[in-house]
Amino acid sequence: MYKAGFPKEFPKDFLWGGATAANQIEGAWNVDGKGLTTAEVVRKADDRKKMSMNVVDSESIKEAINDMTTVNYPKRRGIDFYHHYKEDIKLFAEMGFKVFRFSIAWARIFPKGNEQQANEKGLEFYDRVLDELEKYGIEPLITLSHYEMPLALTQKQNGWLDRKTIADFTHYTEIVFKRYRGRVRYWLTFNEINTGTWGFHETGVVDSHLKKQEQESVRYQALHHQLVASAIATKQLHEIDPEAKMGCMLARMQTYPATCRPEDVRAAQLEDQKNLFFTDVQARGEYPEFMNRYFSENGIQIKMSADDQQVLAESPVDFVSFSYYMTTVTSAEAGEEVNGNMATGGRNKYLEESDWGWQIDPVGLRITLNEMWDRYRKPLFIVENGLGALDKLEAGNVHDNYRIDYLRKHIEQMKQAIEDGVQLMGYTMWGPIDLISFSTSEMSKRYGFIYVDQDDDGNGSLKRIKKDSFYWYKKVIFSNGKDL
Ligand code: BGP
Repeated sequence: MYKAGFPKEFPKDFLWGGATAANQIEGAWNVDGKGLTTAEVVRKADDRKKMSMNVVDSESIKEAINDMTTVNYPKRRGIDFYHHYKEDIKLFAEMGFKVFRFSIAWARIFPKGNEQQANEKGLEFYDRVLDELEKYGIEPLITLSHYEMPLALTQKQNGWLDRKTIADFTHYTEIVFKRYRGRVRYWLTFNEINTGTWGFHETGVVDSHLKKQEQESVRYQALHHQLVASAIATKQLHEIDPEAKMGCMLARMQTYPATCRPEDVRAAQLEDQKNLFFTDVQARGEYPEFMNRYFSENGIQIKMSADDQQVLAESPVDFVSFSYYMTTVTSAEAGEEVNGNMATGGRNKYLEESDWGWQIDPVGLRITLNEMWDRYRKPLFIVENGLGALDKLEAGNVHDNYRIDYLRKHIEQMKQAIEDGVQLMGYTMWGPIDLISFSTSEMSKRYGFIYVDQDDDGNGSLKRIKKDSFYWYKKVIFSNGKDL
């Protein structure tokens, strides 16, 4: 007789923790030899609810280089993790973190992107961060490139559009894999690689002067170079540190059909395929046919070297990670109109949304986990999920029960997915400590369990204050997800 054996609980070694990125926390943008990064020339949005990330052109880069302040470019100051890392990691340890996701700023190690010699001071900073994590038994999860690269590579060779960047990147990865060998078990290559189809921030390619169709070609070409670099880095890691595991990282945004009309379902399927394409390449080692068709129907030509396909096939990733914030909706007629807002897409009347229009969908997380597990059969890792909100500090406290509610509902669905048979390695909620928002470059869109006293213009003591959610997440971790 069939005996149900499905797991009812989070595995004992489940990796609970939080996720950050160098350009959103570190600050110290011109300290200890670090070079300027692409993230540090993105001006903050004029309107809090607008995205600032697509307005980079050669003029704005020049302007940014001439403006050596941090007021208009908040990713230069972050939350000064560079000097507060001990205090911050101590707070993570107090919550019981098993894992901490952070990224290395490539320009700390190679200020101009392709020097022969690494910047020792940059490497030493991450040595110190790892020492601190080891002190508390917190596992590091490192992203090699999170929405940034040395600006010099944009200036010299238009970022990832030039094939040379593959060699520059894999020189950098070789150095850090050797340096941190035996100390870091989990790595990710590119954060939310698919968002390179949106513009500058992921690929460092200036293309704002191009027409839309040319832009699409250029972006997929740059992304092809990243996919190849990701496979080479995976191979390197396996050779340098056989115990370590490499993951890919996708901004997973499931698209629902607006109705059950087959044409709408098909339109949603195409959106999903375009989203999952990146993970298909990184986890299965080849370009899927549906994308080859999409490229040829849209006049997109990707230049590949003779052995690219073999390189991709040889080194698929070990695990599949993704961020999950929202789902979206489309229909056969929607086209550009509904999908015009690239991050939030079409409205779903059954869902509530955040102040920034991100549609909150905990059940969608269970659906996503099941589908991704079925598709890849590799361990999954949710490396971002969280709620951006305008928190209020009142008499030294932040009562953020809306955040607790958001996270609780998502964790409940993770548990359901585990019971469905999904292999889930861990969960790092986004922004355990308040940081600079990626899309608006402001401080006031906060995600953290820990409040940081800093406003949008950089005023404040930088004092760290525990929010109500701090005590809640601690309880969640200590009960291994039982006490929600
Ligand atoms: C993801 C990014 C993060 C991040 C988060 C929240 O897309 O990987 O870097 O910041 O989203 O986004 P935002 O800061 O725009 O609210």
